Amino acid sequence: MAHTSYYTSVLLGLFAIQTAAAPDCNPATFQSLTLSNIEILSYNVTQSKATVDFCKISLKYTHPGQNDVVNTWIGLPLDPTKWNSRFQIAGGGGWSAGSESTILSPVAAGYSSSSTDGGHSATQSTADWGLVSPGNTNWPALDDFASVALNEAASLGKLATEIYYGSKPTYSYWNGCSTGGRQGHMMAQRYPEQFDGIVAGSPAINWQRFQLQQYWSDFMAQVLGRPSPPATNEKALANTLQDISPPACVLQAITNAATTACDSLDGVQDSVISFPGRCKFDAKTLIGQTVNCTRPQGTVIITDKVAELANAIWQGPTSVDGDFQWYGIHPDASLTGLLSTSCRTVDNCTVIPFQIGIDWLQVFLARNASYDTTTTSREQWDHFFRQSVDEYTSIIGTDNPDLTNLRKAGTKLLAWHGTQDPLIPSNGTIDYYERASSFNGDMADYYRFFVAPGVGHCGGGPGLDPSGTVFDALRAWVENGTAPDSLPASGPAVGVADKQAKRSISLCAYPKVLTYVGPNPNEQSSFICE
Ligand SMILES: *[C@@H]1O[C@H](CO)[C@@H](O)[C@H](O)[C@H]1NC(C)=O
Ligand SMILES: *[C@@H]1O[C@H](CO)[C@@H](O)[C@H](O)[C@H]1NC(C)=O
Ligand SMILES: *[C@@H]1O[C@H](CO)[C@@H](O)[C@H](O)[C@H]1NC(C)=O
Ligand SMILES: *[C@@H]1O[C@H](CO)[C@@H](O)[C@H](O)[C@H]1NC(C)=O
Ligand SMILES: *[C@@H]1O[C@H](CO)[C@@H](O)[C@H](O)[C@H]1NC(C)=O
Ligand SMILES: *[C@@H]1O[C@H](CO)[C@@H](O)[C@H](O)[C@H]1NC(C)=O
Ligand SMILES: [Ca+2]
Repeated sequence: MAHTSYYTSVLLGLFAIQTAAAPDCNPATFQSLTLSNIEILSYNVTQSKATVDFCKISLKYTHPGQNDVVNTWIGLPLDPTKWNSRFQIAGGGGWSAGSESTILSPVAAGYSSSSTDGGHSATQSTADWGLVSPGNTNWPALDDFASVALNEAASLGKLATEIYYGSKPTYSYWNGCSTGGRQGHMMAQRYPEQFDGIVAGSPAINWQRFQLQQYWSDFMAQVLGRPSPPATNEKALANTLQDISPPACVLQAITNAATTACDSLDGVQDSVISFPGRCKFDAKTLIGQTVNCTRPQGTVIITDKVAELANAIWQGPTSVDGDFQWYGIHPDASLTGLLSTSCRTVDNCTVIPFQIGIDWLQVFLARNASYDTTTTSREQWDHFFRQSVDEYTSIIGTDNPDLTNLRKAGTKLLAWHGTQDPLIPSNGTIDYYERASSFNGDMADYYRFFVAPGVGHCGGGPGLDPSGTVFDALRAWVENGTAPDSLPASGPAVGVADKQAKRSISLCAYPKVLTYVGPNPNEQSSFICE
């Protein structure tokens, strides 16, 4: 008996070693990979080569009865010894929920990963997937993009991980910026049990309000270009349109002037306005000034209309009665991110509408892909704003302040936002934090937020950029319990000849504010959090 039992255990041992060393990367292994609410339409499993060899599973599925099609990809380091026992989803950007290539970077770093197209191909026009027919929103597809398919990508990715390696991931993470940051907030608000930690940068949250800010620059360019007194009927309005469409050089000159005027209010001349609330710059002080442009060549005089346009963009959307609708970008953030023009000559430019903003108006609010936004009156704009809030908050607003589920799951949310973000106003993320704070009370155990002065959309700019270290900080918080009171960040050094020189200064956990006390802006010890 002893002999038999010894023999059996040797066999079992060999078997165990063999399965651990070489799980089969083939379709049969993943036959049980599905969820109760989906129907797999097709799937395939291939050994793929990127930085590391990995097992790639492609799934096409539908939610029966909804006629939607979701593509989801899963990547598993082929050699189990190359797997770090962790799962990570990298977020999407713009209208892209994710893609086949989104899994590559986590997999190369040793994680198992998944990503989803969120129910539509990123190359498809929004009109193609956003409407089932003129006038009718494709609700299942929007739901897939907003939340549902993301949750399923996590479930499928983690299930495939367990099937392949024989054990669940020790830790699971979300790591995204922009749309990926909105997705991270959606995970935190709706599905926190899926993850141990979430990084959410420059988040496109407050979607129902912020999407109107995305088109506000272009809209105000049209409004200010209309002859005054305003034409009384829509047809006359459409015929007399004449855009205010400044070339990029003029917008850059306005940003530079505002930045110069307010730069030193924080004590450091670094092209960063650290306390934007203190900057009271009025673009009207620039009326009559000449801007020398090079591409295209020529001089432009700043008009009252262009100054008014810059002020309106900084202020953010307001109703026709002047009531607050949403935040604007800060004066040191580039005006050209949302207001882009194409110029034949300096005085012959046309506005190129910001795509996501005009998509929101045409496809999801007017529900008419050819709706002519240049005819929208201020009153109609306000109507669209109220419609957006009324119809879309629960599906894609991603601004639910109730974080009880997050707290109970023990999941950590680490969010950050750069103040020079030219696309998504960082004040919207502050606004969300404040609302969450009022609702939940002390959130330090599960939600921390960092404002990054002078940083652009998801990174870059003259300020202090945490994008390279924030994920490590999250892992240390989750895995070692080291909660980030400050967040390491770096940016160009100040006042030195060497343009490559860097300074490293840690950011402060909101509501504390990074404050310069001197004497050296390149040294950590010259800053405090207060
Ligand atoms: C399977 O593989 C082929 C490429 O060989 C691809 O075109 C197809 O879309 C894949 N995915 C699914 C879900 O069938
Ligand atoms: C926007 O946020 C900044 C902090 O980054 C603050 O100083 C400013 O007052 C806020 N502006 C508004 C309009 O709330
Ligand atoms: C623009 O160029 C002209 C000469 O072409 C020069 O006299 C003027 O000072 C320049 N203005 C600025 C603001 O650089
Ligand atoms: C402006 O440029 C367009 C081509 O983009 C041209 O058709 C039009 O004639 C130009 N207008 C003026 C006033 O030069
Ligand atoms: C769609 O918008 C265009 C342009 O604004 C308009 O001519 C057309 O009548 C609209 N279609 C519907 C169905 O309202
Ligand atoms: C946790 O702490 C240990 C010991 O200081 C360190 O080696 C490890 O890198 C830390 N892990 C993370 C994820 O930061
Ligand atoms: Ca400054």
